[in-house]
Amino acid sequence: DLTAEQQHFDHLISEDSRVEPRDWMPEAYRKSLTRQVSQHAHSEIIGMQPEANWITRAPSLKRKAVLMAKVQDEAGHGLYLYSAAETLGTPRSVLNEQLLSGKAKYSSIFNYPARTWADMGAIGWLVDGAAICNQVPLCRASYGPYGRAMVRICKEESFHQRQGWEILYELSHGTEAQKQMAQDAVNRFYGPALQMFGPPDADSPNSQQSMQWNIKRFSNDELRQRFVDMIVPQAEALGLTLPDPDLKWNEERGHYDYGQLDWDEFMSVIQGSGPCNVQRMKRRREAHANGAWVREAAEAYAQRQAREAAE
Ligand code: FAQ
Repeated sequence: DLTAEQQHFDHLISEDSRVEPRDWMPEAYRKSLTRQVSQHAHSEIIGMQPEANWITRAPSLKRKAVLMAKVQDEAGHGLYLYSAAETLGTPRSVLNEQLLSGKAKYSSIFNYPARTWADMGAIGWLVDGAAICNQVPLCRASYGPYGRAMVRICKEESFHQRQGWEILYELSHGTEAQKQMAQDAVNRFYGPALQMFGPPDADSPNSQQSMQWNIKRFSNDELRQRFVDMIVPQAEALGLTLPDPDLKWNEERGHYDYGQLDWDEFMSVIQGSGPCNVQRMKRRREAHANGAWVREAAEAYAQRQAREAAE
């Protein structure tokens, strides 16, 4: 009966073990995970756009090959995550419809433009860096398929962060104009990267329950702090500065203090009014429509296979 099932679920969570697709789970757990995992998948797919925009303009063949591989990795992450989300019972076509209709969110960060080559460095270092900080604890998420997908994704994100770092390092040790370009990219991506961790804890409606269910292991602000502490020395090693006059070491807390982020801007971006929201969604709808023939062909093939197997 339901009570025994609920008890079994509660026991799994209290033991810090894993919930698998065939296990009974509360509807709210299923719903919240579907929300988070699918939005994560959408972020990976939309997140291909700012960097794909620079593949044709990468400054050398080698850089082009690396960037292309990185963008392909993001597509792969989207696929693992859609597969993990589907094990919760919602088909991928429905999840995709939620993205295309604007019902489902994707990460705020991908609504900012990639203006210069240095932005490829800032995205790799700051955006993939924030993604790693946020996602390493998700490798231990209570839902098995999500946690397992995250392990592989985090390994690839680490490489992505290094390639971004290397781009910025080269630029910041290049000509004055190149260093300026690197600094400008960091100035533009710093704030939005810190906002990837989500709203402050007091304004985060999902955090508490997600932490009780061992989906999230740390709060939004805890992970944001961890990220700030990590990038301050990295920025120094790059010879670049972070655009926050309030950033300073707090001996008592053993952490860096940092200034208020622009949460009005964040809200406007997640509500659809960021600099590139319209363009990103338009591009995604076009890509989906252009891929219709692939889905139809795959469907026809699957039907033929099923027919032949039945004969
Ligand atoms: N953007 O109650 P909370 C990548 C929404 S990394 C947009 O705190 P929660 C790699 C949130 O969904 C980026 N929306 O929510 C890459 C909720 O709305 P809802 C993707 C945001 O879930 C690199 C509402 O605000 N990473 O793609 C954002 O407990 C380079 C209230 O927030 C993940 O998705 C935001 N920044 O915590 C790819 C990681 N923040 O759903 C390409 C997995 C919050 O109720 C190139 N997700 N919202 O309508 C998570 O860890 C969590 O879902 C958080 C939000 C931390 C994002």
